[in-house]
Amino acid sequence: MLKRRPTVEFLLAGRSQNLFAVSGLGSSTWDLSATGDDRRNFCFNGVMGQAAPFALGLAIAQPTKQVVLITGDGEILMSLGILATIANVAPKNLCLLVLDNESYSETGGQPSATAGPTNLELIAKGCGFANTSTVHNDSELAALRKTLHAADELHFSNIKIATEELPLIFPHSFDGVTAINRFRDVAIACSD
Ligand SMILES: Cc1ncc(C[n+]2csc(CCOP(=O)(O)OP(=O)(O)O)c2C)c(N)n1
Ligand SMILES: [Mg+2]
Repeated sequence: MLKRRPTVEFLLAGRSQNLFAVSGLGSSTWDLSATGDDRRNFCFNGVMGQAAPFALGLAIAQPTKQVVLITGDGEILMSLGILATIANVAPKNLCLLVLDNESYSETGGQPSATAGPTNLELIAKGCGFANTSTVHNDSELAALRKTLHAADELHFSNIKIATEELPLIFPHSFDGVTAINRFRDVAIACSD
């Protein structure tokens, strides 16, 4: 089974200057932070269900940039309605990646709905996403990396990952104002 940190590292390796990353609270934020501090990353902390709306807003506001969301199954399940909104807006510069360990690992590993019959890729399809995938292994992950870096279509991918206990790697700041100002500065500075 895929491991979350090497998966995120592999997907972002060689990222273009134009690729901005948003992570969902907890584990996904530790994973993104583990790839190194980067001002093009916005890492959510504590707030659950808001990472995808933020990524959509960023993609709309900065259409010349590519935006990747890296979040968890629990975090996306908290605000599933956003998938319908995103599919309707359909920004080509947005890629949604869910690290699906079928649990709320950050709070003790309680099983999420995806441990049962819930299939996030099918939900995304039902919401209207034309391009979706579920990733289980290295070859599917390599194909997803190509899609992400091609950056020419809205994509949703559910990446099945192992449950692991890993050291927490903190982002630059837990202060929301500090974090958003730092991110906004670079997002605007890089505007074409
Ligand atoms: C509204 C709200 N409910 C509950 C929490 C507590 N909480 C923090 S992280 C988390 C689990 C997130 O699960 P998931 O997105 O699947 O991440 P992972 O399994 O990768 O840790 C929960 C329930 C919260 N921060 N906000
Ligand atoms: Mg999870």
